Amino acid sequence: MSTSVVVSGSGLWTPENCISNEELVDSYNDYAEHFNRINQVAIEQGELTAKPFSSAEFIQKASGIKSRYVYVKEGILDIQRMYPDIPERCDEQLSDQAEMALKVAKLALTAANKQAQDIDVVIVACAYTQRSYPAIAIEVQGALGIKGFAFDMLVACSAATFALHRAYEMISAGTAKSVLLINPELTSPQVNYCDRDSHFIFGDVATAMVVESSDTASSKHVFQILSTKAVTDYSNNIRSNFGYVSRANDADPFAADKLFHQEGRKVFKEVCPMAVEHIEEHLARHQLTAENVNRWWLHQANINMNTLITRKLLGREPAESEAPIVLDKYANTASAGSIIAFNLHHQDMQSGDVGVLCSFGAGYSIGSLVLKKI
Ligand code: CO8
Repeated sequence: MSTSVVVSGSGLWTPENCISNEELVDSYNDYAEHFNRINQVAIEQGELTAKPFSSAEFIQKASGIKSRYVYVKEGILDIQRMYPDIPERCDEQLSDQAEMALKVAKLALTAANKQAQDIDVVIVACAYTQRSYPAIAIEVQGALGIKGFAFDMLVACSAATFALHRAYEMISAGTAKSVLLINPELTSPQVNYCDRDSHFIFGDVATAMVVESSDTASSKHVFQILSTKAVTDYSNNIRSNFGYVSRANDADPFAADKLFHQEGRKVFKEVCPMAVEHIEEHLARHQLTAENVNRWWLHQANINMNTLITRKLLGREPAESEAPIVLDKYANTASAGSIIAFNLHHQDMQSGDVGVLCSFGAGYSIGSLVLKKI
């Protein structure tokens, strides 16, 4: 077979702590009751809006989420705090995201049958990095003793697929021989646990993949990347305004607009047709249609979005095994969702089987890869 670019291994690191919908809702509702009680006068005078109550049944029905993993649980359910209590580390210590990244990198390297010295590029791709510089990717590169170069890449929910796109191009161009992509998605510090509409959406996780040439791949489960496709289209419907200028703005880091916020309904309505069109066009490049696809590793934001997208593509309900859902346990893990789905659901695939890996989210951004099992 001629040389091609392949995914030769993947890894998934899951934090130990998990929070069920019931736990999250109990804490939020205690917080809301307390808020409404201490602000009763201001609420009655119309100066403040009463906090509405949340419900575990709503969350599961509207999103498919039953629970989520978090890097640090302390603080999140404490109604006097409502955000994780992550101790600050000094410059000499490994950063939190580098620690998550290293744990999952080792799993992906083992799956790809690779040593750190086989890698020459490290990309850390996720929704947020905990500092601007030095890049988390360079910290990970240093900790693994990798010679070459490394960089961080932020494209919200599409960071992982956009990084795979970059890795595919580098291997094709011969500017890298083996790329380690890592997605340490530490979302919980940016979740507004005081907001009923979004407090349930996100979880923390880390995923990783190794991309290399088929000439050097030696692992058991190798997937050829037939091609990649990316698109962005500016939208204000998903935002997080905290940034390095916030201090100069004298901005309150706890203000709702500094944390994740969205117009969820609009996102749902606008992104689903975009994703369907994007995937159809991508498959058409290879004279393929949705019926030729054996596995859909889709972005994991909302089960109803995934069902709608695959139903539109296939013209029928997808079987659970065709389009696996992981957000019941993991919730929305930003760019890692589709990679978790790949990680947990690829080993049963047969040579020649085709899969689509696709993310969609803030930006808006959509990234996809058509993969073929070798
Ligand atoms: N409990 C009870 N009721 C609720 C709750 C709750 N927790 N939340 C809302 N409701 C109520 C609403 O107030 C509303 O009441 P009413 O009809 O009286 O006004 C009713 O339930 C219905 O509300 P919605 O219309 O908002 O409900 P939806 O069915 O649309 O479901 C979702 C809400 C689940 C948010 C849904 O709209 C959705 O999933 N949309 C897609 C969003 C999406 O995919 N966003 C992507 C964001 S992720 C991303 O891009 C990455 C960003 C980077 C990571 C950030 C990390 C922090």
